[in-house]
Amino acid sequence: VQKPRHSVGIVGAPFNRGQPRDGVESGPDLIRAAGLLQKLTQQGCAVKDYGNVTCDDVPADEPFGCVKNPRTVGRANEQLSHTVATVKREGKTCVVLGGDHSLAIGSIHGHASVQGQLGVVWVDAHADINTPLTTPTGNIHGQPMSYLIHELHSKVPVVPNFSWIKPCVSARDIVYIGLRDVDLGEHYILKHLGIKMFSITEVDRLGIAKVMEETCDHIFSQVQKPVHLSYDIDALDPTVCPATGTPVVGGLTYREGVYITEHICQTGLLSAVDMVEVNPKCGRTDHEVKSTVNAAVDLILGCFGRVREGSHPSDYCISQP
Ligand code: EXY
Ligand code: MN
Ligand code: MN
Ligand code: MN
Repeated sequence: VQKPRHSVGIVGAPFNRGQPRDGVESGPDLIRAAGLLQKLTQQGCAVKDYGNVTCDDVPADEPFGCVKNPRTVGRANEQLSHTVATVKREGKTCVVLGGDHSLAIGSIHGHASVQGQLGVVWVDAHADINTPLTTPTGNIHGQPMSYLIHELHSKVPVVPNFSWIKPCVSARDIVYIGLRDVDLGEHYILKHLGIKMFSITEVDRLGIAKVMEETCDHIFSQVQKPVHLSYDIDALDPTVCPATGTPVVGGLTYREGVYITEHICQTGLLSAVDMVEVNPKCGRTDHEVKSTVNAAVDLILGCFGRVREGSHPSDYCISQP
Protein backbone atom coordinates (compact mmCIF):
# COMPACT_ATOMS: atom_id res chain seq x y z
CA VAL A 1 0.00 0.00 0.00
CA GLN A 2 1.44 3.36 -1.02
CA LYS A 3 1.39 6.33 1.33
CA PRO A 4 -1.07 8.97 0.09
CA ARG A 5 0.71 11.83 -1.67
CA HIS A 6 -1.30 14.41 0.24
CA SER A 7 -3.78 14.28 3.07
CA VAL A 8 -6.47 16.83 2.26
CA GLY A 9 -9.34 18.23 4.36
CA ILE A 10 -12.17 19.93 2.45
CA VAL A 11 -14.28 22.64 4.15
CA GLY A 12 -17.19 24.38 2.44
CA ALA A 13 -17.75 28.02 3.38
CA PRO A 14 -20.93 29.12 1.58
CA PHE A 15 -20.46 32.77 2.62
CA ASN A 16 -22.22 35.44 0.57
CA ARG A 17 -22.63 38.39 2.94
CA GLY A 18 -19.17 39.80 2.22
CA GLN A 19 -20.59 41.15 -1.06
CA PRO A 20 -23.99 41.99 -2.54
CA ARG A 21 -24.66 39.26 -5.14
CA ASP A 22 -26.62 36.02 -4.62
CA GLY A 23 -25.20 32.79 -5.96
CA VAL A 24 -21.68 32.64 -4.52
CA GLU A 25 -23.01 30.51 -1.61
CA SER A 26 -23.46 27.62 -4.08
CA GLY A 27 -19.73 27.53 -4.86
CA PRO A 28 -18.78 24.75 -2.42
CA ASP A 29 -21.45 22.33 -3.56
CA LEU A 30 -20.85 23.06 -7.27
CA ILE A 31 -17.12 22.46 -6.93
CA ARG A 32 -17.82 19.18 -5.10
CA ALA A 33 -20.41 18.19 -7.75
CA ALA A 34 -17.76 18.69 -10.45
CA GLY A 35 -15.93 15.73 -8.92
CA LEU A 36 -13.26 17.39 -6.80
CA LEU A 37 -13.09 14.68 -4.13
CA GLN A 38 -13.05 11.79 -6.60
CA LYS A 39 -10.38 13.48 -8.74
CA LEU A 40 -8.16 14.17 -5.73
CA THR A 41 -8.57 10.55 -4.63
CA GLN A 42 -7.73 9.31 -8.15
CA GLN A 43 -4.49 11.28 -8.11
CA GLY A 44 -3.41 9.60 -4.87
CA CYS A 45 -4.66 11.93 -2.14
CA ALA A 46 -6.38 10.87 1.07
CA VAL A 47 -9.42 13.14 1.26
CA LYS A 48 -11.80 13.94 4.12
CA ASP A 49 -14.81 16.21 3.67
CA TYR A 50 -15.60 18.27 6.79
CA GLY A 51 -18.87 19.52 5.26
CA ASN A 52 -20.01 23.12 5.16
CA VAL A 53 -19.58 25.72 7.88
CA THR A 54 -22.92 27.36 8.69
CA CYS A 55 -23.23 31.06 8.10
CA ASP A 56 -26.67 32.11 9.24
CA ASP A 57 -27.72 35.74 8.98
CA VAL A 58 -27.50 37.62 12.26
CA PRO A 59 -30.77 39.58 12.61
CA ALA A 60 -30.69 43.38 12.62
CA ASP A 61 -27.14 43.40 11.28
CA GLU A 62 -26.88 47.17 10.80
CA PRO A 63 -23.83 48.53 8.95
CA PHE A 64 -20.84 49.57 11.06
CA GLY A 65 -19.93 52.88 9.44
CA CYS A 66 -20.21 51.77 5.84
CA VAL A 67 -19.14 48.15 6.51
CA LYS A 68 -22.01 45.87 5.47
CA ASN A 69 -23.27 42.77 7.34
CA PRO A 70 -20.49 42.95 9.94
CA ARG A 71 -22.01 40.63 12.57
CA THR A 72 -22.98 37.93 10.08
CA VAL A 73 -19.56 37.93 8.40
CA GLY A 74 -17.75 38.13 11.75
CA ARG A 75 -19.61 35.22 13.31
CA ALA A 76 -19.35 32.97 10.23
CA ASN A 77 -15.60 33.59 10.09
CA GLU A 78 -15.19 32.74 13.76
CA GLN A 79 -16.80 29.35 13.07
CA LEU A 80 -14.64 28.85 9.98
CA SER A 81 -11.51 29.70 11.95
CA HIS A 82 -12.31 26.92 14.44
CA THR A 83 -13.01 24.40 11.66
CA VAL A 84 -9.79 25.22 9.78
CA ALA A 85 -7.86 24.90 13.06
CA THR A 86 -9.36 21.43 13.53
CA VAL A 87 -8.34 20.36 10.02
CA LYS A 88 -4.79 21.60 10.62
CA ARG A 89 -4.57 19.89 14.02
CA GLU A 90 -5.54 16.67 12.24
CA GLY A 91 -2.46 17.15 10.07
CA LYS A 92 -4.16 17.78 6.74
CA THR A 93 -3.73 20.40 4.06
CA CYS A 94 -6.91 22.43 4.35
CA VAL A 95 -8.96 23.40 1.28
CA VAL A 96 -11.68 25.98 1.91
CA LEU A 97 -14.25 26.25 -0.86
CA GLY A 98 -16.05 29.59 -1.10
CA GLY A 99 -18.09 31.52 -0.88
CA ASP A 100 -16.90 35.09 -1.11
CA HIS A 101 -13.37 36.18 -0.22
CA SER A 102 -14.34 37.48 3.22
CA LEU A 103 -13.81 33.85 4.28
CA ALA A 104 -10.06 34.41 4.13
CA ILE A 105 -10.37 36.09 7.54
CA GLY A 106 -11.41 32.87 9.26
CA SER A 107 -9.37 30.61 7.01
CA ILE A 108 -6.04 32.38 7.54
CA HIS A 109 -6.78 33.06 11.22
CA GLY A 110 -7.56 29.40 11.93
CA HIS A 111 -4.54 28.26 9.92
CA ALA A 112 -2.18 30.62 11.76
CA SER A 113 -3.65 29.69 15.15
CA VAL A 114 -2.23 26.18 14.65
CA GLN A 115 0.81 26.76 12.41
CA GLY A 116 2.10 30.13 13.63
CA GLN A 117 3.98 32.20 11.06
CA LEU A 118 2.62 31.73 7.53
CA GLY A 119 3.55 32.85 4.05
CA VAL A 120 0.45 34.10 2.25
CA VAL A 121 0.21 33.99 -1.55
CA TRP A 122 -2.84 35.99 -2.64
CA VAL A 123 -3.86 35.41 -6.27
CA ASP A 124 -6.54 37.89 -7.24
CA ALA A 125 -7.47 40.75 -9.57
CA HIS A 126 -8.06 42.70 -6.34
CA ALA A 127 -5.92 43.35 -3.26
CA ASP A 128 -8.77 42.90 -0.73
CA ILE A 129 -6.85 45.07 1.73
CA ASN A 130 -9.28 47.97 2.27
CA THR A 131 -9.79 48.86 5.92
CA PRO A 132 -13.28 49.62 7.28
CA LEU A 133 -12.29 53.27 6.80
CA THR A 134 -10.87 53.12 3.25
CA THR A 135 -13.48 50.78 1.70
CA PRO A 136 -15.32 52.45 -1.18
CA THR A 137 -18.14 49.85 -1.13
CA GLY A 138 -18.45 48.58 2.45
CA ASN A 139 -18.19 45.00 1.14
CA ILE A 140 -16.06 42.90 3.47
CA HIS A 141 -14.75 40.67 0.65
CA GLY A 142 -12.70 43.73 -0.36
CA GLN A 143 -11.21 43.99 3.17
CA PRO A 144 -10.10 40.61 4.61
CA MET A 145 -6.35 41.27 4.56
CA SER A 146 -6.71 44.46 6.60
CA TYR A 147 -7.96 42.50 9.64
CA LEU A 148 -5.09 39.99 9.49
CA ILE A 149 -1.95 42.12 9.06
CA HIS A 150 -0.02 43.10 12.21
CA GLU A 151 1.18 46.36 10.67
CA LEU A 152 -2.40 47.56 10.00
CA HIS A 153 -3.74 46.79 13.48
CA SER A 154 -3.75 50.41 14.66
CA LYS A 155 -5.61 51.54 11.50
CA VAL A 156 -8.50 49.10 11.84
CA PRO A 157 -11.39 49.80 14.24
CA VAL A 158 -13.05 46.87 16.02
CA VAL A 159 -16.07 45.88 13.94
CA PRO A 160 -18.99 44.14 15.76
CA ASN A 161 -18.32 40.35 16.01
CA PHE A 162 -14.71 40.88 14.91
CA SER A 163 -13.18 41.18 18.40
CA TRP A 164 -12.01 37.50 18.33
CA ILE A 165 -9.61 38.30 15.46
CA LYS A 166 -5.94 38.62 16.32
CA PRO A 167 -3.71 39.89 13.50
CA CYS A 168 -1.51 36.95 12.53
CA VAL A 169 0.31 37.81 9.28
CA SER A 170 3.32 40.08 8.73
CA ALA A 171 3.38 42.39 5.72
CA ARG A 172 6.71 40.94 4.61
CA ASP A 173 5.25 37.42 4.44
CA ILE A 174 2.63 38.30 1.79
CA VAL A 175 2.90 38.11 -2.00
CA TYR A 176 0.17 39.25 -4.39
CA ILE A 177 -0.16 37.92 -7.94
CA GLY A 178 -2.46 39.11 -10.71
CA LEU A 179 -3.57 42.52 -9.39
CA ARG A 180 -5.29 44.82 -11.87
CA ASP A 181 -8.06 46.61 -9.94
CA VAL A 182 -6.65 48.27 -6.83
CA ASP A 183 -8.32 51.16 -4.97
CA LEU A 184 -6.41 54.32 -3.98
CA GLY A 185 -6.34 53.48 -0.28
CA GLU A 186 -5.28 49.93 -1.06
CA HIS A 187 -2.42 51.09 -3.26
CA TYR A 188 -1.24 53.42 -0.51
CA ILE A 189 -1.28 50.55 2.01
CA LEU A 190 0.57 48.16 -0.32
CA LYS A 191 3.31 50.71 -1.01
CA HIS A 192 3.48 52.04 2.56
CA LEU A 193 3.93 48.53 4.02
CA GLY A 194 6.28 47.46 1.21
CA ILE A 195 4.13 44.44 0.38
CA LYS A 196 5.52 42.32 -2.46
CA MET A 197 3.23 42.33 -5.46
CA PHE A 198 3.29 41.02 -8.98
CA SER A 199 0.51 42.89 -10.72
CA ILE A 200 -0.61 41.57 -14.09
CA THR A 201 1.97 43.99 -15.56
CA GLU A 202 4.79 42.08 -13.83
CA VAL A 203 3.30 38.81 -15.08
CA ASP A 204 3.50 40.29 -18.60
CA ARG A 205 7.04 41.57 -18.08
CA LEU A 206 8.64 38.62 -16.30
CA GLY A 207 6.51 35.65 -17.30
CA ILE A 208 4.78 33.43 -14.78
CA ALA A 209 7.80 31.14 -14.19
CA LYS A 210 9.97 34.05 -13.02
CA VAL A 211 7.09 35.47 -10.98
CA MET A 212 6.75 32.17 -9.11
CA GLU A 213 10.51 31.83 -8.58
CA GLU A 214 10.58 35.33 -7.07
CA THR A 215 7.40 34.67 -5.07
CA CYS A 216 9.02 31.69 -3.36
CA ASP A 217 12.36 33.51 -2.90
CA HIS A 218 10.43 36.24 -1.11
CA ILE A 219 8.22 33.99 1.04
CA PHE A 220 11.11 31.73 2.10
CA SER A 221 13.80 34.41 2.36
CA GLN A 222 14.28 34.14 6.14
CA VAL A 223 12.78 30.75 7.05
CA GLN A 224 10.80 27.95 5.49
CA LYS A 225 7.19 28.37 6.56
CA PRO A 226 3.80 26.87 5.75
CA VAL A 227 2.12 28.54 2.78
CA HIS A 228 -1.48 29.74 2.67
CA LEU A 229 -2.63 30.10 -0.94
CA SER A 230 -5.72 32.29 -1.19
CA TYR A 231 -6.97 31.92 -4.76
CA ASP A 232 -9.73 34.19 -6.07
CA ILE A 233 -11.13 32.77 -9.30
CA ASP A 234 -11.40 36.35 -10.67
CA ALA A 235 -7.59 36.35 -10.96
CA LEU A 236 -8.14 34.38 -14.16
CA ASP A 237 -9.34 36.16 -17.25
CA PRO A 238 -13.14 36.50 -17.52
CA THR A 239 -13.02 34.67 -20.87
CA VAL A 240 -12.05 31.56 -18.86
CA CYS A 241 -13.81 32.32 -15.56
CA PRO A 242 -16.78 34.59 -16.28
CA ALA A 243 -19.02 33.26 -13.48
CA THR A 244 -17.74 35.53 -10.72
CA GLY A 245 -19.07 38.65 -9.04
CA THR A 246 -16.36 41.18 -9.83
CA PRO A 247 -14.73 40.16 -13.13
CA VAL A 248 -11.89 42.35 -14.44
CA VAL A 249 -10.66 42.19 -18.05
CA GLY A 250 -7.08 41.30 -18.84
CA GLY A 251 -6.47 38.51 -16.33
CA LEU A 252 -4.27 35.44 -15.97
CA THR A 253 -4.58 32.77 -18.62
CA TYR A 254 -5.73 29.30 -17.61
CA ARG A 255 -2.15 28.12 -18.12
CA GLU A 256 -0.64 30.84 -15.94
CA GLY A 257 -3.26 30.13 -13.28
CA VAL A 258 -2.47 26.42 -13.20
CA TYR A 259 1.29 27.05 -13.29
CA ILE A 260 0.99 28.97 -10.02
CA THR A 261 -0.55 25.92 -8.31
CA GLU A 262 1.98 23.47 -9.77
CA HIS A 263 4.87 25.62 -8.59
CA ILE A 264 3.50 26.06 -5.06
CA CYS A 265 2.79 22.32 -4.83
CA GLN A 266 6.46 21.65 -5.68
CA THR A 267 7.65 23.58 -2.64
CA GLY A 268 6.18 20.86 -0.41
CA LEU A 269 5.08 23.62 1.99
CA LEU A 270 1.50 24.22 0.87
CA SER A 271 -0.57 24.02 4.05
CA ALA A 272 -3.94 25.59 3.16
CA VAL A 273 -5.81 26.76 0.05
CA ASP A 274 -8.87 28.98 -0.39
CA MET A 275 -10.78 28.76 -3.68
CA VAL A 276 -13.28 31.63 -3.74
CA GLU A 277 -15.76 33.79 -5.65
CA VAL A 278 -17.21 31.17 -8.02
CA ASN A 279 -20.73 32.51 -8.58
CA PRO A 280 -22.97 30.49 -10.94
CA LYS A 281 -25.59 33.25 -11.03
CA CYS A 282 -23.01 35.53 -12.65
CA GLY A 283 -22.53 33.13 -15.58
CA ARG A 284 -24.73 33.97 -18.58
CA THR A 285 -24.78 30.40 -19.92
CA ASP A 286 -24.29 26.91 -18.61
CA HIS A 287 -21.01 26.84 -20.51
CA GLU A 288 -19.76 29.94 -18.66
CA VAL A 289 -20.58 28.36 -15.31
CA LYS A 290 -18.95 25.04 -16.23
CA SER A 291 -15.81 26.71 -17.52
CA THR A 292 -15.47 28.63 -14.25
CA VAL A 293 -16.16 25.65 -11.97
CA ASN A 294 -13.85 23.36 -13.97
CA ALA A 295 -11.05 25.90 -13.73
CA ALA A 296 -11.54 26.04 -9.94
CA VAL A 297 -11.30 22.23 -9.76
CA ASP A 298 -8.18 22.14 -11.97
CA LEU A 299 -6.47 24.79 -9.84
CA ILE A 300 -7.08 22.72 -6.72
CA LEU A 301 -5.85 19.55 -8.45
CA GLY A 302 -2.68 21.44 -9.40
CA CYS A 303 -2.14 22.21 -5.72
CA PHE A 304 -2.03 18.48 -4.95
CA GLY A 305 0.33 16.98 -7.47
CA ARG A 306 -1.44 16.98 -10.79
CA VAL A 307 1.09 17.78 -13.52
CA ARG A 308 0.14 18.44 -17.09
CA GLU A 309 2.85 16.20 -18.58
CA GLY A 310 0.98 13.23 -17.05
CA SER A 311 2.25 10.76 -14.45
CA HIS A 312 2.32 7.05 -13.53
CA PRO A 313 2.64 5.05 -10.32
CA SER A 314 6.19 3.98 -9.37
CA ASP A 315 5.25 0.29 -9.73
CA TYR A 316 3.63 0.76 -13.13
CA CYS A 317 4.55 -1.80 -15.83
CA ILE A 318 3.55 -1.87 -19.48
CA SER A 319 2.25 -5.20 -20.72
CA GLN A 320 4.47 -7.46 -22.84
CA PRO A 321 3.19 -8.85 -26.18
N1 EXY B 1 -11.86 46.93 -4.12
C1 EXY B 1 -13.29 46.79 -4.23
C2 EXY B 1 -13.93 46.83 -2.86
O1 EXY B 1 -13.22 46.96 -1.88
O2 EXY B 1 -15.15 46.73 -2.78
C3 EXY B 1 -13.64 45.51 -4.96
C4 EXY B 1 -13.31 44.28 -4.20
C5 EXY B 1 -13.64 43.04 -4.94
C6 EXY B 1 -13.13 41.91 -4.12
C7 EXY B 1 -13.11 40.66 -4.89
C8 EXY B 1 -13.13 39.45 -4.19
O3 EXY B 1 -11.86 39.94 -4.77
MN1 MN C 1 -14.09 31.32 19.55
MN1 MN D 1 -10.62 38.46 -3.66
MN1 MN E 1 -11.10 39.46 -6.67
